[in-house]
Amino acid sequence: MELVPLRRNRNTSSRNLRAFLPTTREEMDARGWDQLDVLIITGDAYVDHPAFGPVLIARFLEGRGYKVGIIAQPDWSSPEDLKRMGTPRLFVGIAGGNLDSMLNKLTAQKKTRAEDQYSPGGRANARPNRATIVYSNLARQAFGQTPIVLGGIEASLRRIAHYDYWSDSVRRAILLDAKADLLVFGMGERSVWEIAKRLDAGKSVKECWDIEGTAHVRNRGEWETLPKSEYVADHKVLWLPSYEDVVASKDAFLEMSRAFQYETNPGNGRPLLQVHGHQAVYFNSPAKPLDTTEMDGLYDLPFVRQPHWSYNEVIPAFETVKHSVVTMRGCFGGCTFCSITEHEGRHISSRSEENILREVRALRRMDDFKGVITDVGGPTANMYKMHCKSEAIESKCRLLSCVHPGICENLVTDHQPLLSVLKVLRREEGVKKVFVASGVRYDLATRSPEFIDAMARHHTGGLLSVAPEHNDPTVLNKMKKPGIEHYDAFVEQFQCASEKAGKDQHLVPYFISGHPGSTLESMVGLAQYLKREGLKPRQVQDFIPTPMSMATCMYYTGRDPFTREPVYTAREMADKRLQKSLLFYWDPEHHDEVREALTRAGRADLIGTRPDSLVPPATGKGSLSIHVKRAAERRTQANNPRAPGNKNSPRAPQGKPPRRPT
Ligand code: B12
Ligand code: SF4
Repeated sequence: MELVPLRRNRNTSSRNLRAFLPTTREEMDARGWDQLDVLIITGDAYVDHPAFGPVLIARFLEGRGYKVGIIAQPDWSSPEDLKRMGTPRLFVGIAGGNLDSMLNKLTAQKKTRAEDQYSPGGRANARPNRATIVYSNLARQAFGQTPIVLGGIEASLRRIAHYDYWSDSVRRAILLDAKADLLVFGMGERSVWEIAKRLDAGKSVKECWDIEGTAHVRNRGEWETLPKSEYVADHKVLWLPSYEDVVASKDAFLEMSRAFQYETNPGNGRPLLQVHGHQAVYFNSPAKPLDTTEMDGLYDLPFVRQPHWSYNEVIPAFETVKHSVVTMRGCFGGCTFCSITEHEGRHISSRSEENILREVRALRRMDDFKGVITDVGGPTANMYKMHCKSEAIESKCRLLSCVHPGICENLVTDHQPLLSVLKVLRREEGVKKVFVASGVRYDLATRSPEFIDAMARHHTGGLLSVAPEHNDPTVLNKMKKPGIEHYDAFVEQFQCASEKAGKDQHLVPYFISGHPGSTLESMVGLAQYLKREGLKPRQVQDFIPTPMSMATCMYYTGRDPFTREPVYTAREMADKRLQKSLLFYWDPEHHDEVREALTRAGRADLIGTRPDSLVPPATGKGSLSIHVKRAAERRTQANNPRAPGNKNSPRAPQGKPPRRPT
């Protein structure tokens, strides 16, 4: 089928004042708008693409007839920049961006990241720390009593009192510091539409207090008499331990995390209340997930699929997703270091095959699309259309994971719907290659040899990213990840399938160091495993305790919230660094650190030249500190995308970038 180009080359296109949502008065005028209904403020650059959550919400509201404008990465030195399109009629929506703003700024070692992938030119200073709070307070100054609604990952995952790694403290529920009226948590469409409808009908913020998927603050006299829930089955309000209690006691923090995680499933998550001094934050039950028709409706919205025309520089996060398609949202994995299940919910909402194909046809109209779809996936590549065998069972089930400690017998793990989508996309005219770059859940994949065959034959660009994360059963158990034997089985099946397809292909496994439960000894075990398997990981993750994840609770309290048992966690930066160094046993730049790690772990026997040694003995040339310093300098250089000659530069030509699966 012949398709006409969607728009001219970005570099040569003139300013299109109507295609994007307005960001200035001039663009409002071009649409003939005097006043916005809703203003969305975001910490990311404005990329009109469904992978950018705040933009998705903006387009969604526009699709329901509201006049929506966007202010991306405003100047936060004063409220002036926020006023550029005037006061919106209904509310101001605020999001820190697609990532938590602190996570976006700082690494696991609390060093400033060289790059903010969501900013033009990858610039690292385009948003303030704790962007949601800063923007919200500015919006209050700029717009007085106009309702302020928080949303996005930063607000969602800081909604209750939470441990903040970057300040090493327990912070209050974000609504209190942001002084906003409402907070939308999880996937926002249903809740934000209901808010818009009610405010539009002249109702007050207080009349929005019962909307599912939202939270609000209650003052003295508004919460004390709420009935406390005592049984799992009743639908009264579950009172979490108060902010004061969780600050004073790690035991109380653990009980809060434990109680909270069972309440995140739409369908049976109960309303929650957390007292902070004389105020309390009230959380309604989670909103119901979108069904396939509703998901399709989102991706049919008129996204330009480009950064706003005012940008002259590349926005790295857009480059990653511009030729990819999302098939679903939600995750039933429940890995403890990742908060996607808490944020998006355990239920999988999938798009229809036809709708995915329609988006691919829109991709075909892009000037720079050369027939390669870089990813067909979502939080996990192969959970598309998977579901609990019965809605009735699912609505009662309170577990966070359907796949840990083993795959639940009620889970339907059929890969056929995904195989069918992939086949249809492969056959589409103008499509030469369809890659799957999102993380493959290998314990599910091994149930479908046909899926592994298709992956090996058609959907892997020589390297397939998978995330076993560790090999030690104790650590994997703390992560709620499947045992390494599942990964090994997948490797074997994938290699056989690749051979059958006549392809020389490899897996790129990702590992995490410094996770709760991980000791120097278990990291030595992992390094030995890697050496035995001939693996030399390049991209590794030093565990970051992000807000509200269960692993963060382990990191902070030193106990497992599921069993209440003590868990060791490396907390000192130096210990975290040594754990990470073991993953680089193969790299001479790290050998001094690896030798130190082995010595500390009592495994100096692994320093030597035997086949099973992990590193050679020190040569005696130069002092250890100089070596370590030089290695650190080289690493800094390698991490700096703008460093001359750095192959990681977003502008440098690259093969298919293996993205770390989430
Ligand atoms: C694709 C992706 C990337 C791509 C970026 C492409 C892109 N444009 O997003 C790349 C590869 C660049 C990337 C990088 C990183 N990523 Co990433 N990424 C994702 C992923 C898989 C999908 C993002 C997406 O499409 N979300 C879909 C949108 C629709 O969801 P949403 O943003 O939550 O929006 C909804 C709600 O929040 C709400 N909402 C949003 N805004 C607003 C506004 C208002 C007013 C309201 C009311 C509601 C609302 O409604 C929206 C629709 O329902 C997510 C996981 C996920 N599934 O979300 C991880 C994720 C966002 N990434 C994550 C991480 C950790 C990273 C890295 C730091 C990884 C690393 N260690 O290097 C880096 C960032 C480095 C940097 N700063 O430079 C974490 C963030 C955790 C956190 N607490 O913030 C996530 C959640 C994955 C995880 N495992 O936990 N990532
Ligand atoms: S019963 Fe099993 S498959 Fe169904 S929701 Fe619960 S854990 Fe998931």
